[in-house]
Amino acid sequence: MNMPISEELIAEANASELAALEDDYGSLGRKLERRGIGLAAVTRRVSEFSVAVPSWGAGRGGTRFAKFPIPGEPTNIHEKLEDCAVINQLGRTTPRVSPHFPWDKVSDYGALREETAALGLGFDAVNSNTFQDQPGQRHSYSTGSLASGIKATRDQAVEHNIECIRIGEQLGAKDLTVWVGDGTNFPGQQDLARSLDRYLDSAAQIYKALPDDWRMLIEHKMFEPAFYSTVISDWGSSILAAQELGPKAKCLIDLGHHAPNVNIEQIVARLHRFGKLGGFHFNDSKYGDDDLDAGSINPHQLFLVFNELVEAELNPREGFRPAYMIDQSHNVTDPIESMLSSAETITACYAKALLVDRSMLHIAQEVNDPMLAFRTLRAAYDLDVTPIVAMARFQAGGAIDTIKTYRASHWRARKAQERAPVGLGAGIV
Ligand code: RM4
Ligand code: MN
Ligand code: MN
Repeated sequence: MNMPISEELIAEANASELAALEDDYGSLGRKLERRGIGLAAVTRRVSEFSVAVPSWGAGRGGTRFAKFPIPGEPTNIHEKLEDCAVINQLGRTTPRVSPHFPWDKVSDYGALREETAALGLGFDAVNSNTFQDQPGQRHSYSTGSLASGIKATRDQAVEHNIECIRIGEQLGAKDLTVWVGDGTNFPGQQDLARSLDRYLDSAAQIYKALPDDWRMLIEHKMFEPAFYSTVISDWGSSILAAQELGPKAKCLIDLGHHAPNVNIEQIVARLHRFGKLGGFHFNDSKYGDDDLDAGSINPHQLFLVFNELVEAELNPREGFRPAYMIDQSHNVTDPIESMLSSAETITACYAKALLVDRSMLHIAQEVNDPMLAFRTLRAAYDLDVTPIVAMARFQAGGAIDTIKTYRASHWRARKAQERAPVGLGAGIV
């Protein structure tokens, strides 16, 4: 293996943190013991948890107004993978990278797979991109893609998705995530029913090209880039499409893709009830698809989402194999630090959900005791589980304090010497 950060540096940093961690871990263990919970078993389950990182999240994002690159930022898939390896080496929760095409296009995918494995990483869901035009592209996506009124444009979008599946097969992926920006800015611009018909027809052609053990993850989003209507705008449109397409089609929830204050945890429960919960894009938001760091605005919502996911794990119905991924845009931080911090927050919310006294919760629900039910959830949410997450990471070879260790490695400054500078400009990546 070709680990990017020196093992000695991690060991040295851990040596100065270990006594405090053991103290905090022991004290949390005694507290949980009083509640009849064994700490080691929870730590083991936490260490089994993982979430993928997006290749595009390794670069500094931008807004519609500007992008402020940092020296040493990655500009190609090889450099992005290297940064993702740093995140996984220190954090030990993000062993897979989700690529986006054509952004991550290379000429030899077998070699890319080997290069990734040498960094201790694998590939997660492959993402197609029919929301932008690429240089030399035959038909513009300005009229939409899978739902465009122009057949040649739809065909091109279908073809691109099938190409993504073929690339994904070479990379060892098993899911294709499809998010389209198709929609309208004006009432009357398109027939709302017919545009969905066109989407379904195109999606069915992609579905047909899926290998037996693959899934197609349909990602809905309320608005943006279309501001009046979007073809797959909500979980209702998503599940209807998934049901029409067939068992390999599932729904993917991006936490930032809903109207403000929507009860996302209930959507999780609904989709799972019908065997259609396929995956997650974790991030946080205040106003729209802000792509802020997971749990930075509303950690309680993230906990409630994980509470439903743990219920789903215990009651798998028609199979439960959600693809978890971070989908964020890091506009003001070092993306490595944001993803380390986010992976830690996501794992902590999972740990808290594992610590809910579930039999008590179910009894409270049975006997209609809302206060007991609420306090049972709150008792888990109030726990500081950071020692569990840090111990799981340490036992797996990671850093106890990930960001401090990362800063001590001077990774970004070293990369600033080697990597080509990024050009200025606006845009999401
Ligand atoms: C979209 C959506 C997709 C992501 C693009 C970059 O809003 O979240 O998952 O691939 O952004
Ligand atoms: Mn997303
Ligand atoms: Mn988004």
